[in-house]
Amino acid sequence: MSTPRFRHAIVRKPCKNLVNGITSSQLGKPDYEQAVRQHENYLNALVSCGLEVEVLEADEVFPDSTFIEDVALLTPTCAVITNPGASSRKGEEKTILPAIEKYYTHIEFIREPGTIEAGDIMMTGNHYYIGLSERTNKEGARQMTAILRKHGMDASTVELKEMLHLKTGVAYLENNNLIAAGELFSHPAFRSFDKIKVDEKEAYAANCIWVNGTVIMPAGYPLLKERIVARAYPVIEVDLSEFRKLDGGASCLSLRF
Ligand code: CIR
Repeated sequence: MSTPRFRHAIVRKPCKNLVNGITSSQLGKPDYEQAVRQHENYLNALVSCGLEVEVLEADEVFPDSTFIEDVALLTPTCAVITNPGASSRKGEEKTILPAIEKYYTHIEFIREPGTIEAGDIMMTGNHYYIGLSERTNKEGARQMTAILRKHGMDASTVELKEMLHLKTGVAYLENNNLIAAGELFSHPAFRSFDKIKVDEKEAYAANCIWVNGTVIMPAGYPLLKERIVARAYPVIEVDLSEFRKLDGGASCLSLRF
């Protein structure tokens, strides 16, 4: 599998309406000011991994719009604008298009009745795993697979039972290393990877990102951190407590390409 090198990231500042974002957690409402500070630290972590980061202004229309990963899949050869499955996120995908057009000439779209959120898509070299979740349906996955194949890539689906998104529970760290939590640790789809187990009490931390050799992970999860460091990755920890309150993690907050 080829190892990508990312040059760019796009992030969107959290909006004040963030407090009305979707959540399944019992952790209370996020603090807006603290979320802004944590978002800045996250952005700095991306910069320190060598990325040029484009920062989009907050969008008060969509409470969850800081979780920008979900509205587009950016591959080396094409961009795909998704079609979010959550009703309060419908239309959010249109807001990303102008930013994407600056970087991509090949832009594809997922259309109704297909729904897909890119938090459900994990890139491993030329192959993309697509989680079938409450947000991503079979038709969305079918359309995405056809688009990826048209552009010389491939995909397969993974049925999710408990996770919000596929990348809630898995993170690919290149070199065949895969962080895996819960139902995905022993899932047959990931049999051939060298897995890094996430203990149940640290499940939130499974949502990490590999950026040009470094792993960016949420602060406060020492067992997983130790396991990642044991595989010789430099680690940057970022406090993401306010985003956790909305089920969002390290991957959700940026598009990396
Ligand atoms: C949502 O439920 O849509 C947001 N509150 C969290 C989205 C997290 N995104 C991701 O895992 N890719």
